[in-house]
Amino acid sequence: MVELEQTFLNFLLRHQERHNRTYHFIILMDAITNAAKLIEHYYVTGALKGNWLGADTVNVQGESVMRMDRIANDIVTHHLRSTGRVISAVSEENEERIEMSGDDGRYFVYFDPLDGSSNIAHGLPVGFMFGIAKRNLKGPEDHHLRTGKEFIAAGMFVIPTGTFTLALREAGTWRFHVNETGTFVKPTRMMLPEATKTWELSFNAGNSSTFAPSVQTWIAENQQRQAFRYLGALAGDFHRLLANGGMFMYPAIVAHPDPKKNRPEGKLRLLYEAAVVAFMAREAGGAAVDEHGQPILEVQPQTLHHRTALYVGSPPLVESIARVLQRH
Ligand code: FDP
Repeated sequence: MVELEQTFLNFLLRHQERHNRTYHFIILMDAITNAAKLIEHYYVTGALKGNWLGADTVNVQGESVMRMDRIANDIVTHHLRSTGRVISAVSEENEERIEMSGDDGRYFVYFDPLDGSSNIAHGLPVGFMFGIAKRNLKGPEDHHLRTGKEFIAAGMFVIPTGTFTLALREAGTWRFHVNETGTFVKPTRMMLPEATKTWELSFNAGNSSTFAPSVQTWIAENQQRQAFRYLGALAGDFHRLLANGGMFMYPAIVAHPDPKKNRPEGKLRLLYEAAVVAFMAREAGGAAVDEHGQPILEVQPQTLHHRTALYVGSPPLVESIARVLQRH
């Protein structure tokens, strides 16, 4: 007898019912999961179709755009718009916010359609990451630059692994796997493990000498106790971290031999990268701070593409580095 696993839709309907919530969020999540499946399709067939190649342009961040970046961005934008529930969206690939249903909408969505660009040319894991905030239904229209602590949900698909991880406000972080019919099933609650045995540190070691001296000292004192893993795609690194525990970090670059390459404000984008993983970490018992040791979820974005340093993972490690960062 085939074992029946709970589907994502069933899980979500019960969640909304339990919390007396509307069906609007289900419509939005249906669009997001369908977009992810389409992106995965274009990605796994990408080598044959030329989709792993560059698009010969740079994006608003000055980074090379891959064909897959464009395809994924079009897919997500189209799906979000089709819901009629999104006021406006912010994408890594668009300089301006993408206007959708305006006052008829209910949600703000922040997304990176394909995180981890350096993996694309090789078909290695990449992510589609998103955060969702809800409009202020009671008062006058509110601004679209929300802190992570105002998110109602955040999640990511690690492509092409067939996994989907979703954090719901005050309701945990859950992982789903795709089954034979292409349906996400089997919700599994993710909690960052407390044991130190499996903990891993994840950062671009090639950048180490460019970090603040206090961060370099912390790494030297702590790295022997943990294994080191780095995939080069935040979604993939965070995916593993959620299961094994430890810390992912992308510190500020402050001591580059070529000062033009310093990034004192950090590299990762707050709205659709750092706040997304910080929200998922919080719901899984974890923590996340910026270069000042302040909680990522409380950082007020100043612009759509606001950058930040990021330290995210198991509380003892994040708290330890936060103490160092707050002192300097
Ligand atoms: P990428 O620039 O390759 O798209 O989005 C930023 C990001 O990927 C993260 O996914 C990843 O963790 C990090 O940057 C990789 O940066 P480095 O190549 O500098 O390590």
